[in-house]
Amino acid sequence: PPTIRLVDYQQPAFWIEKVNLKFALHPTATKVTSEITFHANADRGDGPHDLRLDGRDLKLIHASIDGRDLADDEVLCDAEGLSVPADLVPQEGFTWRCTVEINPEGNTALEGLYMSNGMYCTQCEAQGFRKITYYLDRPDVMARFNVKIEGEAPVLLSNGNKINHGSWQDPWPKPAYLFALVAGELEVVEDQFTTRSGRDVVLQIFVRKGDEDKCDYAMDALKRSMRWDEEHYGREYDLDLFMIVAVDDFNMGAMENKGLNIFNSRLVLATPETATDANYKAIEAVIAHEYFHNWTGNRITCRDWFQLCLKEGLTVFRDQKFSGDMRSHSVQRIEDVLTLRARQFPEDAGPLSHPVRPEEYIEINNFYTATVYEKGAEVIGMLKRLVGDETYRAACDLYFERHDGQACTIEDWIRVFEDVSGQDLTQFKLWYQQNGTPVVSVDEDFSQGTYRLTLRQDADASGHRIDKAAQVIPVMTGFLDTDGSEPLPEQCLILDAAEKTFVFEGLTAKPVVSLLRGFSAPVILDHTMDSDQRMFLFKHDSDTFNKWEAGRGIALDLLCDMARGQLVKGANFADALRTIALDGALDPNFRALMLTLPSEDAIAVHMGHLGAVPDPEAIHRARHDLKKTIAKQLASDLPELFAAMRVRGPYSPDADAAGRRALRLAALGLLSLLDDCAAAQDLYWGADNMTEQFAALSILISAGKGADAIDAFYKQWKDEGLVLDKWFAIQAGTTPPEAALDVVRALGEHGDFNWKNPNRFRSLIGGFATAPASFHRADGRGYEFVADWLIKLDALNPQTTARMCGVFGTWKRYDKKRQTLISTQLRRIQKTPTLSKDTGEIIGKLLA
Ligand code: HT7
Ligand code: ZN
Repeated sequence: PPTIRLVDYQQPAFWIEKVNLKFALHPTATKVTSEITFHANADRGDGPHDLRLDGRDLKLIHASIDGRDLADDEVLCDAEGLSVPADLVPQEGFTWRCTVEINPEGNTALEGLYMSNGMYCTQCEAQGFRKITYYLDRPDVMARFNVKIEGEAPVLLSNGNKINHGSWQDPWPKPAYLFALVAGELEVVEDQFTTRSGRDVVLQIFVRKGDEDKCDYAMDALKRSMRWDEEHYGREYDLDLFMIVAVDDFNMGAMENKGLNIFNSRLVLATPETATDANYKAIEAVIAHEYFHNWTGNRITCRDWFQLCLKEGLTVFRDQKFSGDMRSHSVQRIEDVLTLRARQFPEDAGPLSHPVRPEEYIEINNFYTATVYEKGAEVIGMLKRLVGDETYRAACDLYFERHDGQACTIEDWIRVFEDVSGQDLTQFKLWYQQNGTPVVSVDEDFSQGTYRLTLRQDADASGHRIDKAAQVIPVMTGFLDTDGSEPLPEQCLILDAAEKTFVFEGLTAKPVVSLLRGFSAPVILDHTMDSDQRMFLFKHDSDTFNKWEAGRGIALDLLCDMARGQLVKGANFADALRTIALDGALDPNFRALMLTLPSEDAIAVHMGHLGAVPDPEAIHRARHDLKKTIAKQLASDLPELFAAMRVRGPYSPDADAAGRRALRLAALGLLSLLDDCAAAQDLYWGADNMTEQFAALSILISAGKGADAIDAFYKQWKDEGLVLDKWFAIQAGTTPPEAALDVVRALGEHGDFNWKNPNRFRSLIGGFATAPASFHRADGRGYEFVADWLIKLDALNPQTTARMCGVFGTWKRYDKKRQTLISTQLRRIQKTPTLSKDTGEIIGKLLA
């Protein structure tokens, strides 16, 4: 397959003004008739041009230009589209009409028009529209769409304003990837929102019958998002109707189609009995994310798919700030950094590394990555810090004013910041262009009241960033005296050269420096601190992020030593942890985060930084042992903490209640190591909400005491698909490593394991592959099991398969024997005769 390159971007030869689409729905033979008004692109200045349209898996029935039917030999169809020779194409403009037939039921890839539980739905980003009809399926072609849907279903939806049953008009020009159609027997939950300028908007959530009572939280989150975008970015909604549809079969989380967002049902439906606090939080974040796309993505879209971070990085940044406002900024920041480190740092350190704005791809679906999304959001955060809050807002205002209705690039985005701030951001732009995670190392010197702090970037350990130019790295820095006071104000040091020394005068003693507060840049901080310094920051740092970071650093060092077989004493750490866990002045959510040890994956990464080869089984044991040490130290406090954090009254998903539950359940996790799971058993059988029921189940399974609860959970929830996903996932992810493979094998044969459903597949196969000690078992049978399933799924759903191949992304961090076992499986996948382009690209990179 060809490689697509950013440098080859060219505008199309023709633009599209208007599109009329007619759908005659049929499960296996839907007819799509399109009438498209083209006009010449005057900027091209070359030509004459053939008409070249994208199209895949389409049966062309009829085509005409300006009313003249085209003969078979006048339309040249191939696997990627069709061409009409230039001499048959009026170059100044023309109307194209065609009818194609497509098969929604046979569409297992879930791109284009497909069926999910008897309902028609679409997914067009990035290039799914070409599976619906022939078109210029590229984001810079923005057109007005009118849609007519003929079908028996009582609900027939598309973008924009409803004209009458099945008939829709979208007044806003949009690229084809934002097109959507939904048809089926759906129930609607309705509400209303008045915009700040007084316009009434009808809000509708469409779900399957029986799910109407699960939409309250999503609806509330939507209204809060709409208000927040008005208040923080001055953005108002621009149609009279905003619709959300919940769909069971969906490759990703949700999709921001204009006025008709389509959601994976797990990100809409929630009741206290069926959804956890984490589910509620995810619903709030994704509802906001997709809504925010209405301005950052839809009104202003991307010129080409290389610019994906223009809409995704910015929109993630916006949803993170929204969540922070709704809940707690310090907890949100820690969680965002945990995600970044768990997903993006490993991606950037391995064979799938790419810049936030990639320069080439084979399959664009493979670039919806943590780098584009999460690192893309970090870049916006740095930009905001560098120019300041007011300038940031002014630049955003200018962006919306200058580029409304356009398809833009990162250059356009940077330019509004340059114009408003007067700064030259050429060097800052390197964040979009260079891959890899910068390493910032630190030297300190103190003499005669002068403190010299030298920061260096990229004395690189990984070999990944050799020959990279120095980037602009904002390092928020605080200084602490031995009594915990701050002798100097916090400041943002700008490291914009390979090395820079910052000098601070007038100090009476060498300060303890608190670097990269709030995780002010997505870098690896290589700051050698002894355990006393770390402990000091853990106890005294006023920056909550760095307080947490110091505790985490201590835990990581201990865990690495333990995994390497060293005898360590965790008592000091456990004691400091105890103080924090019991400190009623601290947010319970923060205390819960502190009580949660770094993941097995994070420990493996840390061992890599220390130059050791991680042993997943030893890491698993070490984590368990340190947990036990902490549990013993807190033994007399845990029952009381568990009881004190109980939330009385009816369940509420709000941040305070969720934070108390999080701390209560963290205490329970520790307590279970001392009381033989007695309290966890009690909670499981008595829980009245899914958060507690599921946490208790997880504790019981990981202790090997979950048999009865597993059976009961299944019986209780077998008719609730989303809860059953949890049942598969928790067994795959928390069964003790020695038993896990047998368990997932058996679950793979279970009557409810519908592997064609992406959520179910991810629950079982993804759940297993993200449990390091189980997946990386020394005999390699975990790798073989996952590879078997990936080969099977690839034939049906390349997009979901390719994404899941990412579980092999860190394979080079392990020992030679495991590397050989993994590469054998990767080669086996690669040799699959019908391997998709999506999976082929990822496996090719993993093996390169
Ligand atoms: N913009 C969307 C990304 C997307 C997607 C969503 C669902 C299924 C397939 C998809 N391909 C790309 C979602 C978002 O980031 O908001
Ligand atoms: Zn998005």
